Amino acid sequence: MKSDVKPAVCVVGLGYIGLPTAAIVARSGCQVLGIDVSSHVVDTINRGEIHIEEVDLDGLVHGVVARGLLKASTAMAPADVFVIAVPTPFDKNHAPDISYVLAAGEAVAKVLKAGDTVILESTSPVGTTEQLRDLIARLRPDLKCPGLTSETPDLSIAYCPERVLPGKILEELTNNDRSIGGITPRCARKALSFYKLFVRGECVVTDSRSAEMTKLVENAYRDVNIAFANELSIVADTMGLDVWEVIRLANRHPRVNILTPGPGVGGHCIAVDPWFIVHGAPEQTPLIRTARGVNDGKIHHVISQAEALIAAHPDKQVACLGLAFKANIDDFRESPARLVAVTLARKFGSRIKVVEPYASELPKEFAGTSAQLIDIDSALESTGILIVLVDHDQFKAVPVAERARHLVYDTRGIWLDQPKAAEAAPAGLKLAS
Ligand code: SAJ
Repeated sequence: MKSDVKPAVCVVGLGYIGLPTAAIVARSGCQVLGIDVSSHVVDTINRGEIHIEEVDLDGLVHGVVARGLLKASTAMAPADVFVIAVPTPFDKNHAPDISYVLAAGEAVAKVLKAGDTVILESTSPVGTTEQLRDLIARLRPDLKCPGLTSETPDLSIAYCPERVLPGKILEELTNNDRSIGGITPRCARKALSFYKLFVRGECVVTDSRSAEMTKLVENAYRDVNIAFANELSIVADTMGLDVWEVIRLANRHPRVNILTPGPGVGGHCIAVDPWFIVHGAPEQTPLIRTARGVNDGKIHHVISQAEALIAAHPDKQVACLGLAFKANIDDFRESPARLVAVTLARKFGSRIKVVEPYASELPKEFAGTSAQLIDIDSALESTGILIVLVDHDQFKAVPVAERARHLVYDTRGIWLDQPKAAEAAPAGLKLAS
């Protein structure tokens, strides 16, 4: 890849990371081919449209497709740089499944030529990039692979995790620092020259195993810290304390920064990636494993608190506010809020209403319950209990005057001005916390 010529780039996997990456690389002037196994995804992108929701992504994709810089296909083709951004789920025993990475590597191997760079971006257990290299070496004995030859290798292979926040993906893809881990330092330098084309943040080079671990550590760090906040909230419920007040005061210490309790941890990253570390070192990870348990346990704590409140007020209708896994997004997968709401709907039937500004209908698992999707105004008018599960801006904006007569169980701490109604709550339940 000559420094003055833009490389041809192939992005494998056009999901939440692959598609924005492909579009941003195309915007930098590279010719980009996006590969996906779904012909629906490929056709949608080739029309200049998108199949996922992300701020400003539709306009960007439309623009680069219209300018002929981004094309999608189900068929692999030669390129200079290959970026693999496919899912790495875990199985029922929390063991990481890298089969999509290896399948992508197999497809890439068929079209590789000397001088190419292969970069893995998928969150992966430590050692995956080396496994990918070994696979390519087996499939293409004609190409010298890094770390397996004493001569100058024909290929460069590196790991560079994404660390973007859903809802801010385009901004963070450009501005966040990146860790670039090469199988060898030369591989890292090759990958660095690619990221320099579109990343404004600092690109820090390292080895592939350190870069793999870095990604897992970032999300495990967050999970452990959220677990601390969630555990505090359960302790506070038991002691009859207001957890928000305790955290607010403790965070005035210059070296204390407690995160925000919630109904549990959702999404596809923070609740998943810590298991990759636990799986790699099961005997050495009691803290990381326990944090996962605390965060999953918080969902059940919230369910039992909500059930007690609803059961104690049989005359009142109930609104569950939010289904998304976090604020201001339309992603309901792996969402504690959705699990809480559907559990309450199954138990209390038509008393349960759901407000979710990002949904046009209730998810399938509500079928068979008599729960109804209503808007926030109807909820405020027609229900007596509000259970805050997501901190959407729409809910935060409800003034105290419009909810003062409601019993509120606020799992996110969005309405700290809510009048206390402790006398109405069952023992142990501190309303509005
Ligand atoms: N949450 C809390 N309390 C908090 C912060 C978050 O309960 O104080 C909950 C959220 O409500 C949500 C979950 O945690 O259910 C995760 O939300 P998030 O916004 O913290 O993170 P994600 O999953 O959207 O994105 C994370 C980010 N990782 C870190 O912040 C270390 C992002 O930078 C990663 O790129 C992304 O995972 C990923 O793809 O791995």
